[in-house]
Amino acid sequence: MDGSNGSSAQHWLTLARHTPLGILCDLDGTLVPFARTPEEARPDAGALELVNTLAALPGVTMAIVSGRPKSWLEAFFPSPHVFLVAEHGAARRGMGAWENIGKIDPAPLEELAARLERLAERHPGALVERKQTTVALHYRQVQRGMRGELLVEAYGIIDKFVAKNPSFERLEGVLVAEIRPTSVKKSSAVPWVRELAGANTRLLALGDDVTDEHMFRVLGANDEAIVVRTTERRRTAARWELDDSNEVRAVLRWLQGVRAGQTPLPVVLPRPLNRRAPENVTPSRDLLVVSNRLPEFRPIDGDDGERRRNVGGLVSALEPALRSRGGMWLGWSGKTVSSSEPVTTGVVNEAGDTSSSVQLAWVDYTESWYQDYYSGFCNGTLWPLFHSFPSRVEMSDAGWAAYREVHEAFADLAAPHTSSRATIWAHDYHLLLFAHVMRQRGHAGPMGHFLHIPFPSLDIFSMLPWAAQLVDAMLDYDLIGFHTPQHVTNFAACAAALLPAKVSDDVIKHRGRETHIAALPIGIIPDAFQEPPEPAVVEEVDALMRTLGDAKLVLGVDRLDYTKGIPERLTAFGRMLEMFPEWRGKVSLVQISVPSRADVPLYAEQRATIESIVGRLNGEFGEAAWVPVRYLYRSYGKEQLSQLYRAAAVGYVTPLRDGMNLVAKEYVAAQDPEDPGVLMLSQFAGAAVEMQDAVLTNPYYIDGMARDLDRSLRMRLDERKTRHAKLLATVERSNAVTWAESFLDALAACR
Ligand code: ADQ
Repeated sequence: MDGSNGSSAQHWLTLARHTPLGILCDLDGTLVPFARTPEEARPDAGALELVNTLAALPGVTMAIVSGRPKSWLEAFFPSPHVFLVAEHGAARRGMGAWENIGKIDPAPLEELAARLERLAERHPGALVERKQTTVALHYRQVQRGMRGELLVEAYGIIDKFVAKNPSFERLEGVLVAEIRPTSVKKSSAVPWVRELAGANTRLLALGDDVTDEHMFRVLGANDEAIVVRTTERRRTAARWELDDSNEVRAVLRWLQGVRAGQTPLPVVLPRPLNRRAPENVTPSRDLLVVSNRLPEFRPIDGDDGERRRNVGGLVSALEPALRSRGGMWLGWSGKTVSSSEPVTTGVVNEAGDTSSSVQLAWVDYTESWYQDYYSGFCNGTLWPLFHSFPSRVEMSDAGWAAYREVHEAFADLAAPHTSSRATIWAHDYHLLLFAHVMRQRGHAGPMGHFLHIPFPSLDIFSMLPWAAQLVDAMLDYDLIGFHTPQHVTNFAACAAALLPAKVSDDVIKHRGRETHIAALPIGIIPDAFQEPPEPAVVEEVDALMRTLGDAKLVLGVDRLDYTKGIPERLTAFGRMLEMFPEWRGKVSLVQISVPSRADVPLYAEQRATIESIVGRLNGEFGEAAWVPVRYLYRSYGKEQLSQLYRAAAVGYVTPLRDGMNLVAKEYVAAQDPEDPGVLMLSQFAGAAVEMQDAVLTNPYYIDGMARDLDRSLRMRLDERKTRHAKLLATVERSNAVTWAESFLDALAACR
């Protein structure tokens, strides 16, 4: 027993002796240990005997509150003294007879179950359990590295179903996703048992997953809840915890002995949970993702829409890991506040309640941080420098000071929410110092960083006055991931030249620490670009295509940024019309540019340059029935983009420098394999390393690019198909989910 805590022992003794006492006990993961499949998880003789004995005690009302179906529960607990709550409250058996709670039409679940079953067939170990009012997808038996892929697909199916059928919801259990009626919750068992047990009842509820939290939350001040910490550590309404079903049984056996008039010494007592944390502080998280912008899990004031699209793939890639580990995502809210105001920070559950395990934490920027950190050091210094545009680099002491200050603010918010052993994954050039500031706060767990943009060569990087300090701080990470082997080599060369570090191809030893460096190229979720479109989307894209008449479509899609090489691309298109006049009237370029950093003068200037080239080309070559270039300065949804990609004869992806370039991968994913278009790709995009079957081109060489475009437009079907098949295989194999898993696996392996 916990002899050191006499007051706990007294507290439990008082509860154990109270009459009437109602016990609400979950089965799987609470009274019965988890098994590989739901079928194998059967209450053994010991558990059955314990429940039956408790139920027979005078003054005790014993209820099993489970997600299992009626018939299953009844088979194990035939005694009418044991009260049963089945399928999370959809049915219950009090004094012998079953009653159904609420009117639930389970018909829509049929199709969902069938779809999930088809999905499960493709994922060894996945199992669909069909009950009267719920469907559960169990993935305990799916190999660890394979779960992410299954879940991305499964969530896609389930979330669509739930959107169409709002009377159902998805609930995350321990390695199971369950779709169930929103009206049915285990909480309904609490007043029921209280009433059955009689006046002045005290209740004891025991459970391990989120469905049990519904029960815990409606308990009264004199009741108690015990959470069983199996694999998840999440926010709980319980005040006590136990480790596993063995401890649950030990406590219940002790309770039974107490009521039987013996005075057994408890083998174990529930341990109190630390309740001192303020209301808005969440318990420690096992995985913290940090990026400049928060993902669009939930709209936050000040969102300008850019964030949603930029991190869409990142969210899908990380969502499974975040959900299964009860993760938190920390980033900038997108809001700026006047510098005189204090910095506001906050934490919410993504769904605004405790039903899901992913939490968001955010920082607002002061105006001076926006100026000096975001526009200044991040986008005015690091972005151009890392993309090897030294002439565009602006540097200031204020920028470097703000860069360090914002890292401190992020760390101040992260530290109280993260256990010192948690895994932290920071993203991109905005957060190069994050490991350093977290280590200063005592963080001991694994920390990784992924750089989404290139890492430049030593001669460029050393233009930065703080180059050595930056690399030194980065070596507080355990793993730094880059898109390409060249970026890895560049980083290693900088560390070797700027620090007294011991550098090999994949490990840098410095200050007694080891940092692993690796090329881990990011991917997309290919399925997202292959779904059949809604009719409204088809109509919108058709309308655009009609304006092109019979002309073949050459498509450019980018954030408006000088690294994307849009002026060069337009100029090469004009050059092609000069060199190969037979294309006039037969091909049109559509350039879609999503507004980005519009308040930065350099970007406004870039926009003006592009518009003037478009004007010149249309003036020079345009005819009454043919517009050579359509320029659209706007963003499109994923479905619209997929349709445009599919309609394009050439995906014209020609950045001057790019970390990876996801548009190239999206274009390939969206093609019709029987009649695919041609990907024309800059040799300076990170994507070129994996996508050698694209038509690779040099965006600095306008005549060459014009010839490559002509060649792409003329390419015969058999060659297009061969190239596309190889490219598609790469895009599907190296996708966003495998990327996230490889990164987290590599990070875990560092320790
Ligand atoms: P970005 O520089 O933003 O990303 P990219 O990889 O091409 O570049 O991703 C752009 C995303 O925005 C794509 O998903 C694309 O669909 C979307 N997008 C572009 N134009 C759009 C429009 N008009 N409407 C809607 N959506 C649009 C940074 C690095 C890249 C790296 C990624 C991921 O600069 O090199 O590939 O991160 O690591």
